[in-house]
Amino acid sequence: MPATETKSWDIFCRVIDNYGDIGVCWRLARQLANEHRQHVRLWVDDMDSLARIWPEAQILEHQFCNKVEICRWIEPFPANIEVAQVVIEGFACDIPDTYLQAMAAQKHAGHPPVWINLEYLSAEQWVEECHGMTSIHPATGLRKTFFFPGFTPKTGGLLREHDLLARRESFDKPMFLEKIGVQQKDASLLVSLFAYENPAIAPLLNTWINSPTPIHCLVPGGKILTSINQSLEANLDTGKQWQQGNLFLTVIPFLTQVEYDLLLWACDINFVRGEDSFIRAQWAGKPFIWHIYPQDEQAHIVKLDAFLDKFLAGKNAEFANRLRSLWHNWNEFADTSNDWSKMLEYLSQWQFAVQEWSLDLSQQPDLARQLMALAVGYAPQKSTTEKL
Ligand code: TRH
Repeated sequence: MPATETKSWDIFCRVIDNYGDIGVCWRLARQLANEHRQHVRLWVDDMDSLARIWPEAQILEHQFCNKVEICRWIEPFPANIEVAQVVIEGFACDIPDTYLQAMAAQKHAGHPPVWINLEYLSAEQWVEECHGMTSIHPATGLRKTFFFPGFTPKTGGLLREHDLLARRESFDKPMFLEKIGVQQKDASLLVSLFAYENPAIAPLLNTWINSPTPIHCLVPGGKILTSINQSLEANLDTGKQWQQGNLFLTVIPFLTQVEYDLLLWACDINFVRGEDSFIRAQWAGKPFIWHIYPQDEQAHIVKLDAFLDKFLAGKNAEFANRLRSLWHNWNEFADTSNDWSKMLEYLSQWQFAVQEWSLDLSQQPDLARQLMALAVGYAPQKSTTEKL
């Protein structure tokens, strides 16, 4: 696609909970606007969650931030909004009816927008089948394409800025830690901890207190801090430090999305969750433990295993079994003490595995680039009945 081709994009984001929905949409919006020079308008129904990961964003109806136009998505949706050339529906959020009617009018006028549903990430096999499928909207005749992020060339890929790995290589860790007010304890293993509430933190903290290697744990305020406070019978908050045995714990401020990447680069092991921090941990190239977003009927455990199957393919069986056990136990709120200790014995193998994984993934076209190709009709599509 010629670098000069600029299109208008509307990205719709409904925040279900936490920061992942806006985290993904905001990252995409920034990349399209800054790297691909597209005109991007982001519609979000919860400005507070955006302001949490990007404090420069104000609680306003309308603003420009980091080259993105941001509008608060209110109901009823204004009727006089001009339809963009590319419309992204974040995570099947159902765009407003008035906007849909305006899209239909564009179609009647002979230039329908490219309409894309950006789906949640999964490593499951069926994603390859469904990525790029289209369906015709019954009432308007508009065509919608289902775009699935993923880990293989037959999927939509992952969000990754073009210079991400180069920036990571020239990262100044001491300067960053100083900026966020962290003084790393000598010879300690630096661990970042971002997770949902988890009672399994109690035995893990105990393991760290008795660890032969000093552990310096950095916790951004949030759900897991509640579990930590319960377990320690403490009332730790941003800026507070706590020490016992070989565990040194610092509660750090919630960072901007850009700084959070740097935190992942700075740490030796990262606990991450949801979707966006999980992806960024992979680009950090450091060992990570995923607290997957819980779903009904244990659907998330299937997704957890689908990722592990890919990540651990061809790895030494003992290493693979231990890492799988650590991830499962963490997600099933069970004691991870033994798994943790064992994985520290495998630390260099673990580090190598993640480095190799992130390098392999970086050979695939990134998600924004693939969306760009779809927007100009360069990417193949599959109808719901026909598969390419
Ligand atoms: O916050 P999450 O749990 O988000 C979600 C939502 O719950 C969503 O409904 C669900 O569908 C999805 O998970 C799977 O986790 P996630 O995706 O990792 O998003 C966190 C975002 O917060 C990510 O963009 C990084 C950002 N962040 C910061 O900007 N600063 C910080 O200090 C931290 C810890 C995170």
